[in-house]
Amino acid sequence: MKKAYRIMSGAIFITLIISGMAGAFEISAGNVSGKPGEPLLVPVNISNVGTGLNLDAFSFMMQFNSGILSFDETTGIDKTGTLTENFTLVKGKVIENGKLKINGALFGTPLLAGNGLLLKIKFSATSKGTSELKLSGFIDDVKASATKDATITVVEIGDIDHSGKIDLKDAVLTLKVLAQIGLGGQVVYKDADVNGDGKIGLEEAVYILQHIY
Ligand SMILES: [Ca+2]
Ligand SMILES: [Ca+2]
Repeated sequence: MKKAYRIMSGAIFITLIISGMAGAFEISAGNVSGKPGEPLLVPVNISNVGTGLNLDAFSFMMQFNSGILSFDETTGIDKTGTLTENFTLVKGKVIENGKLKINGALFGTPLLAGNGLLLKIKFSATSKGTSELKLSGFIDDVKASATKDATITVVEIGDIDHSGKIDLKDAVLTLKVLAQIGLGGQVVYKDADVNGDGKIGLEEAVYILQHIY
């Protein structure tokens, strides 16, 4: 194993050369849903690492919909309780609109990582909508990884059928849930919960009726 450090324009690039390493592991982001104005914590997981993965430098890109999500470079990466908790630095930087570059470096003995949570990426939801999260550009220790993309859904509270707006249909559906009347196959989404109890009930009915009248 050989390490080479290069310093270029104030940034540190670390290249770790591991001979004969076959990369069949996978990096994937988790699906998340939330509400406008709320922070959304996206888990990035590493799996299928077999006997373990030597980790002390990695980088990858994540594309997101900047129309509904924003990323804060100072608070946007959360490594607490993750595989990169003891890394010297893990940073996320918006390199162009809707494109984030995530770097991690451990100045010390490489970590032998098993399957688990690599890090968490915190977005803020600015408005309702859907964002694909596309992972790409894996280099250094995560170079040979396969990926699985994810979706973030930001819903408006009270929009219990996810139609994109709050209207009479949401009121009728909520009243049917309350009266325990069959919904005729219509799906009701609990993430449109208004008061945080995880259920669709009277609070949602009141909120929706106030909203539409
Ligand atoms: Ca609706
Ligand atoms: Ca509720």
